[in-house]
Order: sequence, then structure tokens, then C-alpha cells
Amino acid sequence: MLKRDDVQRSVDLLSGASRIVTMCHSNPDGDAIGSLLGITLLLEQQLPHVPIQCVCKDPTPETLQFLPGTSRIVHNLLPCEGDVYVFLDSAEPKLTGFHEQYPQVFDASLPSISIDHHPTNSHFAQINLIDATAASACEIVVEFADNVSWNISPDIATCLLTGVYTDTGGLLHSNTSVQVYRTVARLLRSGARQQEIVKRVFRTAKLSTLKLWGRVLEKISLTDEGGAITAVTRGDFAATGADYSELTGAIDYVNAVPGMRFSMILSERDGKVKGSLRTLRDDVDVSAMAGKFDGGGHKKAAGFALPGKLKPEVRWKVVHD
Ligand SMILES: [Mn+2]
Repeated sequence: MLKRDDVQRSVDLLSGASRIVTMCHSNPDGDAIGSLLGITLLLEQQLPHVPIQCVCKDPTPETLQFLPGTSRIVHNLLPCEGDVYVFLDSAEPKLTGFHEQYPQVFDASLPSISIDHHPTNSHFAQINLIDATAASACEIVVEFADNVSWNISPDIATCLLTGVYTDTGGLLHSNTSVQVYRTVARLLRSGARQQEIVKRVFRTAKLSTLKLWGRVLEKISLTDEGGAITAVTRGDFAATGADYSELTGAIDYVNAVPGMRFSMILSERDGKVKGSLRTLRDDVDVSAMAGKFDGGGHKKAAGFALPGKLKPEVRWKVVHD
């Protein structure tokens, strides 16, 4: 639940801005882009006299380019006097990718609002609209809009529903609360184009993605500790023509092997090995496992990154017939 006072202070701050800069985290996912465009379109509708710059360090993934307004997203930042910043889905300044170039933007003495649902949010903004019980940043944007009675158009609803869907894995993850279903119903009533989202986000996969996933699945091996483990090398990315972002989602299939305690995908990228861990079990904490390699995350989904590369190991055993 958002605090009435925080919402009112945010509206006052935004109304007095000479320019609003909306910004999500780098390497954006559906919730980042959905909440970024959703709030941008809402602000444009409510405060038509205030210019808005919509910023994300990295390009929008192809699967999300159908969302209204994606072409207006810029990838660089030029701070100006009188800017008010709105950060979306970003737990820490560094996740935006602009913290080193423009540290002053993240100083809470400057007017800024952060809309986020990560429990690890560092409350770096001047006004922090943080709700760790929300499944997505988009859910909080909806609550904000309803609090101040801002109209949610079909375009805005489509952007926001996309984030609700992607951050709950299509309403399948354990964070799919009663409030998530309420938010979905509310956005459908506003004309969200649900089938367009399903088709573009969940039912479309590039050939390179499918080929990469083929390699991921083919190489699954089961360990004595109850892990379903697989690895993708730089060679796999090169041979399939896939980029790193195309690995997203493959872990759910690795995690589907019955009877396993956890699953892991190791991937080689830029001199590092990244590990993604998942579990379906309540008695396994993959964030603790990731913690041993300086990583972290949630109990059921976590990750780490180590400098190095992958070395394949084949084990042979002679057995009697
Ligand atoms: Mn999110």
C-alpha cells in the first residue's frame, strides 16, 4: 500500500517540474519497459505542459517493441536544471547504468521519485514509492494512478499489463497474489490488449533463441546433490547467433526435471561465468547457494557471476554388463 502523503508529494513534485526524466534499469525486461512507458504515457496525459524524456541505457528487447511509445526511449542522459526524475523497477542507482556518469542524479537532495517492488531497494530517491509485496513495478504504477484518479487508457493498460505478466511468468510464479489478479482485471477493464501481449511476449521466439535453448536442454546433467545443471559457452552463443538476453526463460525448463532439488544454468559472457539458480522446493534456498559465490537473490530464484570461463568435464566409468 502506498502512503497517501507520498503520492500527493509526488504529484506536487511532478507538477512543478520544468522537465520530467523517466528511467528504468539497464538490460530491461518487461516490467522495466512496461512501467517506464506506462508512467511516461500517464504523465504526458496528465501534465501535457511538462516535457518528458524517457530513458533506458540499453535497447528495448525485440519482443517488447510492440508496446506504444518504445520509439521515444532514448539511451543517453543529459541532466538539466529543474529536472524531476522518476526511477522505475530499479533497486539501486547502479542498475540504471548512469550512476558513474551522473552520480548527482541519484542524490536524494535532488527531486526524484522511485517506483519499485524489490525488497532490496536502497531508498535512494527523494520520494520512495516502494512496495515489496507487489509482484511488479507496473502494479505500483496502477495503484499510483488509481490513488490520484488518473485515467488508464488502453495503450497505458497494455504497457502495464505486460510488466504484470512478465514479472509473474505469465501469472505462474508464486508471487501471483490476489492483488495481481485484481490488477490484471483492472487493466483488462481499461482495454489492455491481452492477446497481443500473450502473442508477442510468450508465443514468439526467434529461431536463434530456440536453437540456443536446444543446446541448453541437450546438455542437462543430473548431479548426486539433486541438481539439474547445464551450461552454455561462448561457442554456443556464436553458433546459434543468440545473444545473452535470449537465455531468459530457458531455466524454467531445466527446473522442470522431476525430483530435483534445484536447477542451474551456467553461461559464459565477457570473461565471466554467470550462474542462474532456481528451485521449486520450499526446503531449498538457492539465494544461500548463490551467496557462496558472492551472488544473491530470492529463495527460489538467485544468481551469481564469477570471473573466468567454463571448462567442460566428461566423466567415464567402466561397468559390468
Ligand atoms: Mn520488476
